[in-house]
Amino acid sequence: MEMPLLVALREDGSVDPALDPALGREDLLFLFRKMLLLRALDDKAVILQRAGRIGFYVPSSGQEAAEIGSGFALKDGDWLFPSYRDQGAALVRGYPLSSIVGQLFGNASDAIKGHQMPNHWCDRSINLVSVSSPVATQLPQAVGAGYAAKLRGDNIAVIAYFGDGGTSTGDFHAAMNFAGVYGTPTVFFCSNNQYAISLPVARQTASGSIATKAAAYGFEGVRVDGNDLLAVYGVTRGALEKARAGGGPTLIEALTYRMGPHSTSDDPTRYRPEEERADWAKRDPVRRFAEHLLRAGVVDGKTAETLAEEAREEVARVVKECEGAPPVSRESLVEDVYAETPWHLAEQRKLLSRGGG
Ligand SMILES: Cc1ncc(C[n+]2csc(CCOP(=O)(O)OP(=O)(O)O)c2C)c(N)n1
Repeated sequence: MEMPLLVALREDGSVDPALDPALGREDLLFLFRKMLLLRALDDKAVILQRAGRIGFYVPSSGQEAAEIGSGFALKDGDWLFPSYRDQGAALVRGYPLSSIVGQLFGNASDAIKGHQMPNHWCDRSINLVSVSSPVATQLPQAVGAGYAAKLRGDNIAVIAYFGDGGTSTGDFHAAMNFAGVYGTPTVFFCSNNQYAISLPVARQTASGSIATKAAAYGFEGVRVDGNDLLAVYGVTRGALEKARAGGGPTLIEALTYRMGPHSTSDDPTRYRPEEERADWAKRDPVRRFAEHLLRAGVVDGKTAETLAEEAREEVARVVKECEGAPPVSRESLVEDVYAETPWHLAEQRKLLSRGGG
C-alpha cells in the first residue's frame, strides 16, 4: 500500500503553507542551534572514541531533523522512551549537553556514575527513560506508561523512538496491538534510516512502508520526510496533541538516512555504496534547514557560520570539563540499586573501601 510522504520544506528552501507549523524566529533559531550542537557532538564524540578517550558512541548525523523536530513537540509531563540513537530528542527536551558528555566518560561528571553502558542516557526529572539496549523493548514499556496515564486521567502523551529494524521484533507488534486495543496515548516514532546495522530496509519488511503497518492495529500511520524539521515537528505535534486529547496512538515513520556508521564499532563501507551516502548527503537536514533560514531571512551566511562555530566551541568546552572530572568512587558501585542497601552489598562496599577484592 502506498502512503503519501509529507514534506513541508521544499528544495528551494521555501515552505508548503499547508504544512508550515508557523514557528517564530526565536524557535527557529533555537532549533537550528540544537541541530548544530548535535552535529558538533557527533563529530567530536567519534574522534574521542577513535582516540581511546571514550569507549563507545552511537552517531545520529543525518537524523538531526527527525530527532530535534520530534523532541521539540513534547510538552512538560510527556514521557520519552528513547532508543540509543535519540540523544537529539533528549537534548531538545532539556537534557543538558554536559549530561550527555559526562555519561560518555562515565566519571564523576556522569549523573548515573558509570552504571550504564556509554550512550545510554536517562533523566528522571524530564521523564527521559533509560535507553534500552535490546532493540524495541522500550515500546511495550512506553505503551504501559501511556496506559497508566490513561487510567489515572493524566493529560500527557508518551513518545517511543525506534528504528526500522525494531519493527521486526515481537515487542513492536505486541506494543502496537495493545496500544490500538486500549487506545493508549502513545506516539510510535520510527526513524527509518534505511539500515539496521548492515540490513537494508527492503530486506526488513515486505510492506510498502512502515507507516502502513498501523492500519493492521486500527490506528493512524503517517509517513513524513525525516530530513525536514518543519514537517517532522508539525506531524509529531499533531500526533501528541491527539494522544493527549484521548484520540489514541499514531505511528510516525520518518524517512531519513544514517550518514555515519551504526556505532563506533561499525564500518558501513563494507555494506553500503558510497554513491548512496553521497546522494543522501545532498539532502543533509542541517544544511536544508540552514537554507530555509537563509531564505526566510532568519540568519545570514555569516551568522550561520558563527552559530556552527559556537556549537563546536561549546562541545569542546563541555568535553574538557567532563574529561577532567575524577573517577567515580569504587563504593558507588553498590549505590542507587536499592532504597536501603542490603547486607551483602554493604559488605562489598566495606571491602571496596578497604581496597580488598
Ligand atoms: C533484541 C536485539 N537484537 C539484536 C540486537 C543487536 N542490534 C543492535 S542495534 C541493531 C539494529 C537496529 O536497527 P534499527 O532498529 O533500524 O535502528 P538503528 O540502529 O538503525 O537506529 C541490532 C540488530 C539488539 N541490541 N537487541
